[in-house]
Amino acid sequence: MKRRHFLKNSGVVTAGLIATPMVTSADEKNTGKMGTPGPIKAQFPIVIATWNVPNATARAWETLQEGGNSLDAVEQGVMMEEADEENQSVGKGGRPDRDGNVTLDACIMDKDGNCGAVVYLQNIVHPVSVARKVMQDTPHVMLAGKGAEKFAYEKGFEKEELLTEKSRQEWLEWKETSKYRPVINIENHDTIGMLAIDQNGDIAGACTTSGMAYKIEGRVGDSPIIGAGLFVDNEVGGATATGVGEEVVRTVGSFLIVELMRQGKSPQDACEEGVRRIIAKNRDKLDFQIGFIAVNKQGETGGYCIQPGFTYRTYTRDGHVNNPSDSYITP
Ligand code: SD4
Repeated sequence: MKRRHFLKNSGVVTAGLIATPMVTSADEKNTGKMGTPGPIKAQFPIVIATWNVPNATARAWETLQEGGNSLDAVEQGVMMEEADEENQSVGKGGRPDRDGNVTLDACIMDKDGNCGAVVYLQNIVHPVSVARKVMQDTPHVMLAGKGAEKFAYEKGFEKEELLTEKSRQEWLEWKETSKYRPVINIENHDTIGMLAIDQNGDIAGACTTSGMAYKIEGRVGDSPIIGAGLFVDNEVGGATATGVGEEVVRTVGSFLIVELMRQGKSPQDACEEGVRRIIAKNRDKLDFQIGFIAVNKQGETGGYCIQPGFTYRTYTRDGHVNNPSDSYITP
């Protein structure tokens, strides 16, 4: 087996009142043991999201301030990215599949373990809100494709063209050179997974994406799959994922992280272990990105990613904190 090094840059993870510098180490061999951040305590409420999404976390925060609960907060928060045409990984403006269809995946989960999801949804800007309706207004957890779209119209959602001119032009350029291969890495950034704890200490989460750029028509990733792209257990904590969904599905990543927290791991250690499970199955082809973020019932947070450049954003009473995930792997 090829030896790999786990490199760590220095960084600071801050959530709430106590900010503790990350442990820095150069090479922690192949044991998978990473430096662990010290105790991170947060006061409620708290909002945390994948990537640098200040508008989304701010909106979630406002929702909590306006009296919304954590479920309202995560829905309102991720809706900001769904509506943002500049974010080409989520909602309107999302990159299409290789045949030019924008197809959206999303899920939502509340403090009681209720959950809803939509997959392969077209022509609707806010899949997370359709997912919430699936959760609240049907006996089901997941609706797909045409059925999900029909359900959305029944619930009053409006039909809208999701393919923007920018995404269409990029897709046309991709078609010229790509040999029809989906794109799995950099272009796949910015799926939003969000976790929130409200004033009552209750946790909810949401995850929404347009999926892998130029995927094969019909492909669904981890983001709408409860347990893979998102999992919340109000007794323990929540976790959500970004990156190559196939790998997250294979390890049921978010469920794994919540279970690891249940067994006593901190959110940071649990995210690192989640990533390590994926690394272990891919030693010879670590050319993709996976990032997890997590929060536990005490409001401690963590995040970890295979590739450099992963940032996740926390919003607490003290304001926004941009948390660089400080670890990555090189062959
Ligand atoms: C997917 N996990 O469909 C999503 C993509 C993603 O940042 O996270 N992009 O596989």
